[in-house]
Amino acid sequence: FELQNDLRKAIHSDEFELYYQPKVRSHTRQIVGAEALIRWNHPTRGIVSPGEFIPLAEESGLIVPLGEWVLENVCKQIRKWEAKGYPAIVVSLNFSALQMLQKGLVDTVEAILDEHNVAGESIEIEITESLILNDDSDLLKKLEQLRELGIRIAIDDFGTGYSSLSYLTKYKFNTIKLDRSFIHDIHTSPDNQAIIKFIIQLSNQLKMKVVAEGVELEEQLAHLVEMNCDEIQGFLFSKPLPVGQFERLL
Ligand code: G
Ligand code: G
Ligand code: MN
Ligand code: NA
Repeated sequence: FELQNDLRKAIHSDEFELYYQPKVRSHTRQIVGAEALIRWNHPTRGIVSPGEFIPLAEESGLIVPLGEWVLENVCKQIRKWEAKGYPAIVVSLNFSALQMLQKGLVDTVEAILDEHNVAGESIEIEITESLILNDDSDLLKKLEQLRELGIRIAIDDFGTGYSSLSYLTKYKFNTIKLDRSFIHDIHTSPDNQAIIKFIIQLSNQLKMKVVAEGVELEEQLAHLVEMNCDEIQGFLFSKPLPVGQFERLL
């Protein structure tokens, strides 16, 4: 309850910060993207993880202004990197189900991109399987409209929830993010190797890019490289970093 109240104030008192975790091309280890991950610098509790406050923000509806704050700040950051001459990367951001279900979401996103003069092609929106369970035709339409703006759509934590392969053709995602639970023992489990191999082949066939999450070991990377996984995200390369530290990697 207390945290809920604090959250309301936090938006106005500049207590949020975006961290960035690099995504690298698996064959070259070149940074080609980053995932923006929100952090809350609470005045007395210190850093509160999104796992703790995102559910609260959803309950209270605060996720809507918070989501807009994230998109605005990602746009500002993209322009700053451009001005500093860094190579262009695609920045991913997480949209929660509640955010996605908002009326007027597409207009809001378009307005923010326009305001900051950022091309839709510069960003990717990550959504999770839980959203698809709510399945409405409205969602399909929204995703299409976002894609028309040039924005890429990724399915996050793939393979964990109530996945159905049929939605891969229905929703036409640009990217599949393999959940880290599959990656964790890829180097020791032939079963998980088979699953990942299958998902990568399927994705290639359906023209989707595959990103493996939670890569922590060279051994895991070696398997993913051999399987032609496109991109890698994980502690092996870097944990999520504050902007200043992330820029040093760029
Ligand atoms: O960064 P960390 O591992 O603590 O993230 C925990 C969870 O919070 C992840 O599932 C991540 O997707 C989610 N998360 C991080 N940043 C955001 C955000 O800006 N918006 C939403 N909706 N979820 C986020
Ligand atoms: O659910 P989502 O994929 O959005 O969550 C992203 C979060 O996953 C990041 O905030 C980060 O804290 C966490 N993460 C990223 N790489 C790794 C990793 O290699 N190992 C573990 N355990 N967590 C990771
Ligand atoms: Mn994510
Ligand atoms: Na994930």
